[in-house]
Order: sequence, then structure tokens, then C-alpha cells
Amino acid sequence: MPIRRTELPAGYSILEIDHPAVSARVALHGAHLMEWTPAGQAPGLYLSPQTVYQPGKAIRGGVPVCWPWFGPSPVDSTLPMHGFARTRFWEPGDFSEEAEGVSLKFTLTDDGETRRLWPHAFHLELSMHLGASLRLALQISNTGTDPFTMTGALHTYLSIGDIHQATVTGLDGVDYLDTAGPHAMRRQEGPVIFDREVDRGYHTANPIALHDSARQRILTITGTGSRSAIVWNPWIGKSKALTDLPDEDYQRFVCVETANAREDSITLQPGGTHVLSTVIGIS
Ligand code: TA6
Repeated sequence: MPIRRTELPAGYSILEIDHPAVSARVALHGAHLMEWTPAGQAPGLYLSPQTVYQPGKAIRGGVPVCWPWFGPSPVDSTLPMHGFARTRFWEPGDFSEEAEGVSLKFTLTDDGETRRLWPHAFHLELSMHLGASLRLALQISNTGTDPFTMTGALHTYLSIGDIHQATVTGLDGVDYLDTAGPHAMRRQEGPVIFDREVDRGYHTANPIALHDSARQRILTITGTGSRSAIVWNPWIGKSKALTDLPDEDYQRFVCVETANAREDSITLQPGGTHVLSTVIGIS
């Protein structure tokens, strides 16, 4: 059985996956995929060695599930950044093993605490398919009696060898909101390069590629149910300011997030469902 459950302090369960095709680690906290390493590859995801494993604190790295809002709450800026799904313990569902890898499911349902933060009934199911590629699918169901409006993101921290040799393609000509500093609308010209903090929200459903030239590989990011893509690298200043991130580690990741952010919000009617998914490939 290629899956083992271990407990970190504070009752924090981690699933360790060791399969011939892939190794991975998932925390029940946030149903947070922390590590995904296809056999014969360098890790696909970045995970900060200074991550704080405590209930209510988001893991720095892997794939945080940002829901039911992306960024600050549109209703109350004192609420947690990026919603509450990534800081709740999810229920593990069924697990299956195939020759190509493993599949896992996790669920989260509203309770008194979530309704205090966001007064709606919901059911989330996160499906993970881990192998040579990675597929995450977040199915969101409105189980209440009134419509709700949501944003969200699969906030993927992709591991790279060197930020100075990394570029992102697939966004040429796409308009974006630049939020690294005073917000401004701009148009992407050519590849995204990294020579400063990059924090951009693109209105797009394009497939995206992260060129990890230092490791001579390309990571492809393909979303469905998504009309936004966020590209983020904290660069030097913000890397120093984030206490759960080593100062130099801005050089080791780029976030390419499959999202529905800001004006790309989605309103779900009672009984409605929406699936936000991302597929990460490495070539
Ligand atoms: O996705 C980009 C972003 O919104 C950045 O502005 C930065 O805040 C990042 O998310 C990390 O947010 P976190 O709450 O995980 O520290």
C-alpha cells in the first residue's frame, strides 16, 4: 500500500505517498498537496522549509486551495486572506492506486465556524491524481437555499532551479492587473520575466508554460473552469518579509495559479456545482 498516514504535532495528519511512479505528501489541513515528485524528476512543487504546521496557519508552498475568495475578502478585509478552505481540516475520502500513480479525494462541508466567516452552505470535493503529471479538481456545490458568489484559486507553487533563468509563456498580449505596487492594468508583451516582484492577475483561460531553464525542463499548467491566471513571485523584499519563507527562496519557485479572481467571480445557484481544475505536466 503506497500510502502511509503520519501525525505531526498538534494532531496534524500528513499522508505520505510512495509509489513507483510518484512520491507525494498531503496534509489533511487544507487538503494541501505539499509535495509532488514524479519518478526521475526534480520536485514539481516548492515547499518552504520554514512552513509553520499549526491549525489555522496556511502551509507555505505546494498547492493551497484558496476559497471561497481569492485575495482579501470582498466583504470584510479583516477575514483571512484567500478564504478559509486552506486552513480547515478536510475529511479524507477514498484512495485508489493504479500503475500510473494514485488518486485521492478530500471533502469539506460548511459548519458553524465557516458560516460565521461566510454565511452559506457548501460541499467541496478535491480530487487529486498524482503520477507523471498532476491533476487537481475542486468541485464546489451550493447545498444551501440561496445563491452565493465566489472567487478562488489553486495557488500552485511550482519548483524551479533558478528564478533568473525562468520565464512564463502563453500570456503574450493578455491584459492583466498588476498588483505588485499601485494597482495598474497593463498588457503582457512577450514572456513574463522575473527581475522584480511579479504579482499579476490575467483574465485568460490559456494554457501556460513555465520554462525552468536551470533544470532544462518546462512545466505546463492547463486549467478548466477558470478564467483567471495569477503569476506571482515575491522577489527579494517580500521574501524577506515573509517569516515562513527563507530570504533566498524567491529564487526557487514561481506561483502559476489557476483561478477565478476579482471580476471573474462565479455565482452558484442553489443545487449548482462548479469544477475548477488544473493539470501540471513536466517535459
Ligand atoms: O497569489 C498571489 C498573492 O495574492 C500575492 O499577492 C501574495 O499575497 C500571495 O498570494 C501569498 O498570499 P499568502 O496569503 O499565502 O501569503
